[in-house]
Amino acid sequence: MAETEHPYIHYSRDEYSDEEMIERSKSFFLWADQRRSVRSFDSKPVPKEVMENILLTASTAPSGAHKQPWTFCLISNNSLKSKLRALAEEEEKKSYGGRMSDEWLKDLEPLGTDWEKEFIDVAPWVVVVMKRAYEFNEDGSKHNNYYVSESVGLASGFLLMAIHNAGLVALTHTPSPMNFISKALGRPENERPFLLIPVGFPTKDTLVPDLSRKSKSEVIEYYD
Ligand code: IYR
Repeated sequence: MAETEHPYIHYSRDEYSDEEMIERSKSFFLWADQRRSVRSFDSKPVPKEVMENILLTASTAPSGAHKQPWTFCLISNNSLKSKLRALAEEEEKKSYGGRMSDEWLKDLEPLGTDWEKEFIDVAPWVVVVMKRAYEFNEDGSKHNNYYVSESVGLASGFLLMAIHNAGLVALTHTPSPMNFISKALGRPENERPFLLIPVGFPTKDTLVPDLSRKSKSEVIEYYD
């Protein structure tokens, strides 16, 4: 093995029998399959410690050269949430009002989305996932990060699963363009917004579109 800067330490996992693996993987799938994107949030508070644990879980994702090129902005401040909502709606009005193609708008019809983004100021927490393109060295020069979108995408997936595990719901919102977020949050120039994710409890009368997911044969190509 090549000499590395980091010492290696032993690592092992609990091993399961084939039957146990089948049972565990099946029940994990059935549990994951219950996750849905939700658009109507209750304002009921969620403890900050829960959110911190969820974000630490997201931060366990693998990343290029282990640079962990992400920052999670954890927002509960009401006036900031309202400001973000207003700015997002301004952009979305332009998007739904002509910036998105007819084909795109038609694809979104079954999801019932529109320019209104009430969830941004109703949900108790808004997480803005920032991707860090590079870091600053002490002398002010730049040090690159690697596979930044892949890494931050993985962390965001972990984040959504951790939210689901806590019994909470989320929406992966992608206002476009997102530059307004960097400005409103005063983020440094090495960071770009990646996703805006309201987190909280669903309202009691939450409805979700009656979607089905692709089957095994639609998503797996076998090379036995
Ligand atoms: N960014 C817009 C539009 C939107 C686009 C896709 I693709 C979606 O799956 C959902 C929404 C919005 O957040 O409304």
